[in-house]
Amino acid sequence: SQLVETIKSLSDVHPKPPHLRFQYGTAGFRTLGSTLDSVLFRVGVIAGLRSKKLDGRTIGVMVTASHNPEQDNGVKIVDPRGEMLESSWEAHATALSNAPTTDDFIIALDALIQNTKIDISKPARVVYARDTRPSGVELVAALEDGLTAIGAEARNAGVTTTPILHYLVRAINTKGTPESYGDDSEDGYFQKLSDAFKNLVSGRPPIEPLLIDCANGVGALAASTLTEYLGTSLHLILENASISTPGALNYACGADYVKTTQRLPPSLADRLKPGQRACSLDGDADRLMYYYLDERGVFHMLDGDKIAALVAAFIVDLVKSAGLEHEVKVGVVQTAYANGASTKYLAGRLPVKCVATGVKHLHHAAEHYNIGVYFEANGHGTVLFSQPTQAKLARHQPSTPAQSTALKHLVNLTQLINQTVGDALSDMLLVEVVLAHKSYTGVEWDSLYVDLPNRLVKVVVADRNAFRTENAERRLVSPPGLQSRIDELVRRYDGGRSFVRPSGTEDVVRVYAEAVVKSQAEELALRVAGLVY
Ligand code: NG1
Ligand code: ZN
Repeated sequence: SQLVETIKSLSDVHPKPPHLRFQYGTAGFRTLGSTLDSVLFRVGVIAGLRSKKLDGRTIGVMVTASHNPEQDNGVKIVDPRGEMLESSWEAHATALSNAPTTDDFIIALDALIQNTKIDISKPARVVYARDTRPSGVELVAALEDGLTAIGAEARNAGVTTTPILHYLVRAINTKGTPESYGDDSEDGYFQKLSDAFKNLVSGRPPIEPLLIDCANGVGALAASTLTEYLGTSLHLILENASISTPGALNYACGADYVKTTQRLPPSLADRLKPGQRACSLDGDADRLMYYYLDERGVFHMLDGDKIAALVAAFIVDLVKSAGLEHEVKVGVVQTAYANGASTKYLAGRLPVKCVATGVKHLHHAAEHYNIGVYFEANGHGTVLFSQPTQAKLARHQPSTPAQSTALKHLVNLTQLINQTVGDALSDMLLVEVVLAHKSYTGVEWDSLYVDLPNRLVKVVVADRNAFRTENAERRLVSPPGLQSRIDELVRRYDGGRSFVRPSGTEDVVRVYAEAVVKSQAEELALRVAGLVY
């Protein structure tokens, strides 16, 4: 047919590199940007088919490699509610990306269409965006060829953050419905967040200026626009905003640098005053880390776990003040990487669940609560308010002025928070709201609990697929015998905890260890790594 001929001729322009194998992992396809041309073309076709499968609802495509080095790139597909691609389609994407030739690709496409019963005559609609990586320009051109090939109605959202793309997908698909998520434009996004923020801090003392490390990435553009919308309600001082300096992206800065080195980005050393708050975004602005220097200049990190603790406690208090504690249950979702002290703090206050690494697992578990707070220790997270809970908040009749105020705050939080995915800028405004309401500086926030010393190491192994886990990745079931040797080691350390799992984004095995004393956490991590090796 005409369609097959069009796909064939365009596919020939984007041949698959013969010796590479691609995989749609927890964050989509992610590898060296220079190898991804065929993948982007094929993702364009797949996104179009996904939209046809869902009756022409708009699908999102984001071109980014997040916190990874500048030469890397990646792509992921966003489902109509702004959520991660359904997992059965991850496998389809992997299979199609690895078809060796154009003919194989056509055969695989045909199989997908038959097996998943796609009505090819349906419309296809796709919205796409990229981060600031130089390789993004050509990769987007390949994606556009794929969208043309499948005949999709395509909307280019330009250079923007991952969470803004997720917002757009949801806003487009809910337009004109009772569940409308906001105007389907960047303007709609910034207006929604800044209006809610202003409502939440109105009548409170001015907030101290906040330093924001933009990782020399796309977050710099979004943060700069956000400052215009915020006006005098919050003064952001943008740092590491050099988006066109080659090699600068995520280099010695950004949320991942801060989390993995547990250090201040060197570029902020003479910018941050003792006691002043600062935060770091990652390369696509979906992760957030806070920190401050104390009077002695010692660095204190406020990671995703600290954000979860701050936010969850605040929301629990508001629900109580609104008189809704019997009707609205708040819960928290974490992964095994959550600091043990944070789990202890949270579990004393509300239900806490541990799930496997990967945003989709956290997101799905959080959907089971009326209000579900989820954060990865690395700073990726958000809060989900179930539809019935949002309806309840809208119709609840408060019986006192205090209840009325708390209720208004909760409703504004539903607008401030990007409920599609972790969003560094939305989360940053959320943290600022809680700090303002509690009159907390970084010091008080930090003292909610004291982090257990911990260490994360990567181990390169011959075959990471030999490592299989159970119990939310906290225990190994293979290689045989390894878990009991880990257990035996852990027992010798005061407050010891350690686990091993294969990474979903890199060809390594990760080893995490915690103990009461820093040197012991380090030693335990290295000794467990020694067992894995
Ligand atoms: P892997 O590579 O599977 O450990 C990493 C992060 C995840 C998540 C994904 C997606 C750690 C230890 N792991 O996964 O939390 O953010 O990347 O970006 O931080
Ligand atoms: Zn990211």
